[in-house]
Amino acid sequence: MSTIFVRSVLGQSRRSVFAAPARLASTSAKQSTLKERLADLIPAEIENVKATRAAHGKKSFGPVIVDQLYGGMRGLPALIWDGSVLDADEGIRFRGKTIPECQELLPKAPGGSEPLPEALFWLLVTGEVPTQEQVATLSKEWAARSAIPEFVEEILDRCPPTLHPMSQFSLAVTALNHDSAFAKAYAAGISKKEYWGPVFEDCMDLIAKLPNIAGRIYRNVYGGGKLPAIDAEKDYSWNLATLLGFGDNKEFVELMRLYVTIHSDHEGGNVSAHTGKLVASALSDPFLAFGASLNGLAGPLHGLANQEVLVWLRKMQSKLGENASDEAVKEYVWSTLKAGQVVPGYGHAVLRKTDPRYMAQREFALKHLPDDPMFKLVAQVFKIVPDILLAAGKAKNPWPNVDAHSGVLLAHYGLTEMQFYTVLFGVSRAFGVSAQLIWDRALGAPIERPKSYSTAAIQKMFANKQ
Ligand code: FAM
Repeated sequence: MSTIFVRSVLGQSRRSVFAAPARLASTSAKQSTLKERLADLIPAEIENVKATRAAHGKKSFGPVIVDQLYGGMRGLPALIWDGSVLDADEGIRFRGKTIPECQELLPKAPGGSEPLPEALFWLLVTGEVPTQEQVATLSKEWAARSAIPEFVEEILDRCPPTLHPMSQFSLAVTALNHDSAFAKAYAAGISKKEYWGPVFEDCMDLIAKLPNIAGRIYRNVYGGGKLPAIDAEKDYSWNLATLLGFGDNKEFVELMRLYVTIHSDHEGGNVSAHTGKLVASALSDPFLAFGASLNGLAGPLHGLANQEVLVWLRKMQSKLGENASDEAVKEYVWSTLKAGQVVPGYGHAVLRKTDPRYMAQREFALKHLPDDPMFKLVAQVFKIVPDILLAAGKAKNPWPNVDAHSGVLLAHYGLTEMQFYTVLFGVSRAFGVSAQLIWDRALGAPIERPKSYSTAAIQKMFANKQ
């Protein structure tokens, strides 16, 4: 992230706390917990936002055109989202760091080579690379908060196995609002300045409880017996993998570390992130807000695409057999388009190049499972689909997104239940949404209320204009 200097009304130069180089910025953070570090950072960031608004508040980003109102608000600058920014060509940066930079810089598990999601969360919240010790403290803290209330277990146990895992996930997360620290503090009359404290507690609880929720859904729906207990000596991804029944497989645990890290955040305009921010802007607590995020993530054009990709690949494989020729795959892709369907895992509303999240997973596959037949099919599809989408002439981005690759990695290790895949995306997305909700309340973000227009109003507005 480039260094940001703004001139305040008082003429003083201020520097965003997040623009500071992580090594310098984290010096004072060595011994502090995440909450203590946040408490240090918040006053300066409040001043920074004030100064930014004073210096730039009345400046325009350019015109809004009517097509943007009808076109899903594409490209409309409308939100502040501090954890990550998406560049159309380069892809995502988490607090200014690319995925390869995060893979290099963030603390890892002993013997591991993928970043720990705990470290990514620290980075998203503070803008700083944490120490190994801070990451270990966070793992322990999440383990200590991981139990879910008995009535939430009962809700999940009563769900019919035919209820989609994402619906079960959303039900359970919404029900956690029963114990929301923020909802209780608000009812007790907490001052606006103090909102971020209980929101932080709720977000920590939310993230901590997700492995137990995901593990319970997985075992209830697909079998696998009693859930093991969370191990407070192990990291979040090890526990998540273990609760799903794959903890013995070191490569799967590493995959979870990479998976949660790269799926965590994708700036603020995507459906799950924006929904969470929007709902929380009404001061709904983080559980209600993230439950809503999950309902958006469950759509096939968004997070459900990871399920759809594998369904599509399996159909292709059963029709064409293994080792299908390029010609046969091309024909299959065209038949999908001619049937009026999308090629799942390809295209993006913002990206215009191959998603670096796809590339990170491809590198993982090349390292760990280069001979897997489904990986080979994914690689073959990668060679073929972009040209076809370009020839079809509709999609603005013919390149693969994150979902084109994730399912095949999970399936390789035996997690073959495709309907469950979006739950793992949801566990990861809680990291990015939570980081933003904490800052939104710390910075006093207002209730969202954009202006809408009717078609009749648009016609009237431009009736006598060229
Ligand atoms: N296959 C076929 N047609 C596609 C396409 C694809 N993969 N991607 C875009 N198009 C079509 C799109 O449906 C639209 O058609 P109409 O004009 O008939 O409505 C046209 O191309 C222009 O769309 P666009 O401007 O390029 O994309 P949008 O910004 O409207 O939509 C996506 C973006 C992601 C919803 C779209 O590319 C898509 O449907 N992709 C397949 C589903 C998918 O992989 N979603 C996951 C996205 C992922 F990153 C995530 O959120 N997890």
